[in-house]
Amino acid sequence: MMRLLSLLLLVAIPTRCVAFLPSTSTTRSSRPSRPLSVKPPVLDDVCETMGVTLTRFMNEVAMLNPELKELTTIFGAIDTACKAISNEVKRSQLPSSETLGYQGAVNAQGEDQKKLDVITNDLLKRALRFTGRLGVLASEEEDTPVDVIGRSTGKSGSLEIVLDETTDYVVCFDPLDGSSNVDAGIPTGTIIGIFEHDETCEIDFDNIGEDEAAEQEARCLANTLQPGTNLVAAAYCLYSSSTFLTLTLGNGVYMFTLDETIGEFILAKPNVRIPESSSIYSFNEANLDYWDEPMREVVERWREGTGRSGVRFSSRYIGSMVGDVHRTLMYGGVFGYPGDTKNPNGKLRLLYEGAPMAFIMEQAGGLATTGTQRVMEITPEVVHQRVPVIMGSKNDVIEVIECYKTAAAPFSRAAAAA
Ligand code: FBP
Repeated sequence: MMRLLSLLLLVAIPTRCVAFLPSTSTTRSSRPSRPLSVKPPVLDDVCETMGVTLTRFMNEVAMLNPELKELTTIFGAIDTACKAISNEVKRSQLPSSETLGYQGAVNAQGEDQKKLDVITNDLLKRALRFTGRLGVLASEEEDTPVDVIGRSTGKSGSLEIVLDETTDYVVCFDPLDGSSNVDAGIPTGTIIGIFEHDETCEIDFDNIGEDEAAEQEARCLANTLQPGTNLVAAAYCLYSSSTFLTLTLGNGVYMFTLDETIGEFILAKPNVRIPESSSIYSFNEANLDYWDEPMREVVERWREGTGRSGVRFSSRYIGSMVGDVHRTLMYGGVFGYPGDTKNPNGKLRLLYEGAPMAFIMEQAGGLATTGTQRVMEITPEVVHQRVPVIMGSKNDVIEVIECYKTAAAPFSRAAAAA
């Protein structure tokens, strides 16, 4: 037993992890599953002064889709946390602030944690925790081997288990994406993916031994390992000239802008659609020589104007995924972090970067691929798994996919890495 737990946790979540497990009485199976298609709010009778706030938007979603009532509570926490993070990021540039620079610790990926990585992670974690609507949460900044606190073992350690009456959801997030840029005031963001709990986690602490409890906890944690096609919602918040919150519930993409005078996210763009073709690509071209051959070929054609559209593409790259994806949604284009011979799976994490952004991109009419596979269809094996990502305007991403398909030799990532 303990061997299974240590294997799952050492691989899956190397450092601190927090899991909120559903109680025995109201596990998911007793709840109506989410509607096949979410009815979007009608939003008539809009107040000219204030517009449609995120709160009103979510209330209307809950009225039209009662089974999503608890999801709207989670968005209430996301609303508050993103406003607080926006404030933290802005204030961090003030001379009096001490929130810039490194924390002096590393996360699961061996990356030096920024102070703001830790601050924003705690902020979001607490905001979500107190909704009482959570099953499990996983974060880029959580990475300790699991030890149980609370009822099951009484040992102090790094896993908190909190029973909750109406837990429904698994939330995976990157609290401050692009944090390597934050000290320079470059746009950063928060990325969030929300899944339903796809398994009843009925841990009968009182009647089972410690090992079995640990094994069941491990299985509950594995709840985070779901493919993007299981996402019920995804969102990103961009901290830039303004603060933008963009979300999908599986029926279109909605963009809100923070009106700081009233402290509310206001609906700015309902039903966002990405242009089907474009002339912008967005990659870290310093890696171009190591890229998969098909990827290199397409970008070289775009540079020369010899691609399918015959248009010469321009290049834009912020180095913060949220910023680059936001611009791509607005103007069209192709953003990505392809696999290469150094990192066959690229750099971006599937669970809390690739999949949520792919869901938003697809809901806006774009596509998201690894080159050979739809990003949304990949089931993660470990929490911090990386995935090659190429997403954006449909016609341009199709050009990439077809280039992989017709590559001289059948393209295999393993072969390329060998
Ligand atoms: P984190 O900052 O959350 O680790 O995200 C990774 C990231 O910064 C993405 O936002 C961005 O797209 C990419 O890495 C940039 O990588 P590189 O500096 O190698 O181009």
